[in-house]
Amino acid sequence: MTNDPPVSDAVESTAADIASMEIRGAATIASAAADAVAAQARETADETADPEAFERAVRRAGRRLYDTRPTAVSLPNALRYTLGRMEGDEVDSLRDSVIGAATAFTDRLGRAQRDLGRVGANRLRDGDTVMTHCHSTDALACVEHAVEQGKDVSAIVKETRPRNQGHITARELRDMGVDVTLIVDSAARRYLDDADHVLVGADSIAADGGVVNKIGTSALAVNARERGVPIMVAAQTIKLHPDTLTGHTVEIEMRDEAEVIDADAREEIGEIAVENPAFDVTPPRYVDAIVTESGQFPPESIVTLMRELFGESADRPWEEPDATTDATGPTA
Ligand code: RI2
Repeated sequence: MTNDPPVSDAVESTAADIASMEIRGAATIASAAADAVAAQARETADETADPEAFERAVRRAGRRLYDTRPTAVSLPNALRYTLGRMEGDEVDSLRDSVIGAATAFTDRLGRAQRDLGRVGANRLRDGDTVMTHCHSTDALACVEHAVEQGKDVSAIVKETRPRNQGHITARELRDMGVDVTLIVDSAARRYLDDADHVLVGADSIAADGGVVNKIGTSALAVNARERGVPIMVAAQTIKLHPDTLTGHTVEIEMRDEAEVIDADAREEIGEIAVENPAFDVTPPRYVDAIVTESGQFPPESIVTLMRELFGESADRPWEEPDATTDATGPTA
């Protein structure tokens, strides 16, 4: 054990906000994590001239962020990008490399989302209606670009229990001038006949093309397939989960039961179990296209892109260099 100081306030507050979902959405989490790592680099460089202490502090910040939520791979991929580019023999050069990588990462995120939006918009025709689930900035980028192309797009927005992130989607679509109809989740099948596309985001994409996204996505996809409505997943390549290349599965986050039922109702009902998985996995056979900044892919071929971007395995630069922790967790 060392007497290393705690992580910086910026990292601690970002980690707390990610865990409480004040900061949420896979891309937004990734961007906040990169910024927090840069803040740690700045602060530590002011406090120490010891390169080893600097590297330890920045890795520790990475671990604190990594431990917040387990499912969206954009978070570890942000850490891979920023910590993986830490280089230099002195604190100043180490600091500059980390800050430079964090800036490059967040710039790439913005660009990737714009490019992805352009690809996704090409799938939408004038007069189309999309059905959405949860709130995804990648998915909304597709609609935004279609609207900019002059297409008239309408949306059926599922509220997305338990946290009702559909309300955020409804507001942002309204701001784009899109006609919005809000429905409860269980009304989805009834309204699928009015939809031309199901359009969702992703928290992680597995090597087999399975899409890990907000709980309820898989039921929506199965129903959409049965009704003949194509399912389009908007996911920048930071959503590709490199651990799945080597057989690991994606851990599904289980959240607090208080998001499902309030304490009074719980008390009144009596002794019951409450489960609150935040995500589920939609098998590739229910997905028509994964739209990325590098083009659109049938889910079965996403593995080729994944190998191109990550090689055969993924490193874990937030761990101490000699750590041997296994990447596996409870699975879906
Ligand atoms: P973008 C969200 O998870 C939703 O599941 C959404 O589809 C996904 O992140 C991707 O979001 P949560 O953080 O990166 O709300 O497309 O649990 O914004």
